[in-house]
Amino acid sequence: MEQTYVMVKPDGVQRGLVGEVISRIEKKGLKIAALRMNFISEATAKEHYGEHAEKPFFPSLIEYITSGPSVSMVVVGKDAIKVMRTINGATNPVEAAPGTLRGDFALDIGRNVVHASDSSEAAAREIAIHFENSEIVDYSRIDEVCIYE
Ligand code: IDP
Ligand code: MG
Repeated sequence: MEQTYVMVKPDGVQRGLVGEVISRIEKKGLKIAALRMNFISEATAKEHYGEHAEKPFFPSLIEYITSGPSVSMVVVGKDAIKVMRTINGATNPVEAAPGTLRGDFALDIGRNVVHASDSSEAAAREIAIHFENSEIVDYSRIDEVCIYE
């Protein structure tokens, strides 16, 4: 089983899409192992998006991600990193396929509703930035016998 870090960004929270995002994660069969709403601090945002520090959009990205409360999750399951990237869709919502969160609910790359880690290294790094180990809950979903062969 893989772990990944998922965020409903401030635009998703303000637009009432938290339930939609969580619903798609749950219905896919992925397990939510940690869940919190908070304001991301500027320091945490800069650490989270450190790989983009030199990009022209970095200042506006940090402003966006700290502009309101966001929802952070640890999501667990088979190939969870790849599966969550597929559920979210392409970074630019104009390119995102219908049926994906960004394809269904967004238009602007700077307001693309959700985040998910893009590799196992990123997942480990991002989970450690946003959660203490004690906040990550170890349990089984009772339907796992139906979801996994
Ligand atoms: P990802 O969120 O799909 O992993 P990244 O390339 O890692 O995409 O970019 C991180 C975030 O930065 C994007 O989700 C988006 O919010 C923002 N972003 C990326 N490229 C641009 C851009 O060209 N203009 C404005 N914002 C951008
Ligand atoms: Mg990324």
